[in-house]
Amino acid sequence: MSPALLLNNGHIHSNEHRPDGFATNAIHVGSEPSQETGAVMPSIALSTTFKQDAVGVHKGYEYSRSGNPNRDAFEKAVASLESGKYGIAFASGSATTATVVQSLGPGAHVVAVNDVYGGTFRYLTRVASETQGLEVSFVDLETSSDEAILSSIRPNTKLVWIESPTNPTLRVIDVPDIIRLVHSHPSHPLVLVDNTFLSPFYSSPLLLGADIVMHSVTKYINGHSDVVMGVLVLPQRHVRLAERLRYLQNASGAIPSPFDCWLALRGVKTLPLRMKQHGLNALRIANRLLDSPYVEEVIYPGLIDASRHAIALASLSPHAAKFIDTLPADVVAHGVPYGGMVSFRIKGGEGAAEKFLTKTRLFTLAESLGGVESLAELPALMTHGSIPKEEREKIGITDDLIRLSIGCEEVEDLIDDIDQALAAAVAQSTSLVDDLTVKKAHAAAIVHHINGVHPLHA
Ligand code: P1T
Repeated sequence: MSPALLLNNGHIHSNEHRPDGFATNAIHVGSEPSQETGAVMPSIALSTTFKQDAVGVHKGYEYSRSGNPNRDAFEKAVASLESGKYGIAFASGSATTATVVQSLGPGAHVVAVNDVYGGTFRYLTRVASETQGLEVSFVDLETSSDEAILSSIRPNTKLVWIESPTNPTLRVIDVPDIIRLVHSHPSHPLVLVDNTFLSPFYSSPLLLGADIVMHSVTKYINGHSDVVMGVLVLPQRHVRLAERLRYLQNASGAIPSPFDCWLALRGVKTLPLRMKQHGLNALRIANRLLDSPYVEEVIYPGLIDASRHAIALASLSPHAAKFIDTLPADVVAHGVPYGGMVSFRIKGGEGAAEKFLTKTRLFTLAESLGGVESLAELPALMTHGSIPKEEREKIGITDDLIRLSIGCEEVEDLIDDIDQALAAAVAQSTSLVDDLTVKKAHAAAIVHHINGVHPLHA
């Protein structure tokens, strides 16, 4: 926490101390006890308007769309967790995306990772392309050569949009490498990292040189599946851009309510605790899925044998690396916690996938992620249904791909739930296939008997 603070005992906190750690900031920044009442937790400022002592003389607030104490507190808290200076909150992650894209002006070009969140894909290709003539190139930022990435940048390229790990195939982008490359280009595009999947706990893109970080707060930051909201964080050097985005926040008015900001700030306080548990549970489950006879492929970059493990390890935030250092050897024998998202391909195709999703007891079949409760979904038909099938399949979003948002329940209960649902889904669809084979064989025998011709030769 860098600014001087009024302490609980009334003393002023000097700046001359070791910087507070991530969990301390999560609990304290934006939540200073009220100087007026002593309330330890901020009250909710529902008033839409604020008294002025004379025209233009006020306590920092005029009208709640332009500024609100709960929104300020939340923005301050997230900015500190992302090691940034400016936090700017919006009514949803999607409103956040829309505002960033609006800020680019007409005729801009954006390079985006080729498996962005389906809603981001939709906004870039179907909304901004119409309303502001936006051009977009989707590039495989994981495997493309430096030359290919550089050649995708045009004179009007204003922004490079990264999601890492990507949603839902969990491909890990080498963020510092892309930043180095993009910043070396004469067009000087900005680099934005959508850090929703890892949260500020596992990844700190601004420390790696990113220009903007965005979050769907709806996910891990709020953490309880009861708020839809988004946020941007920018470093000190981007004061002008931050002013522009704050201007658009007010002018477009897609702002979160004071109550949502209050709830999300409460969520922030437990972010480190939750993220540790999400990560530990996800690592155990990913290892369990690896051993399952009903699973074709497991995708979790924390797994030691995952192709993206080395990049994942190198990209960890300092606080996540510190957490991992404290874990016992048996916990990290087969990997490290790396967020709470696990994707896998089930044997038996779409039929088995759909069956699995209706057989779980604790995993709820639902879109979204990042809450304390576990969720499961079928990206091809749900979150990524807005991407044309051909495009989806090219980037690995096949009909047998299941995405799990691993919650904070007892991991043994989650494992039992997955085991029984897999057995029911795959064994059942296998026995259906067996049934069908038997029936076909019967039918064939009958045809053979009647016609005297073997059906295979007919
Ligand atoms: O839902 P909203 O708060 O508007 O956030 C959009 C968004 C932005 N970025 C990423 C990486 C996201 O995953 C999302 C929303 N995602 C889901 C709803 C989902 O189930 O994947």
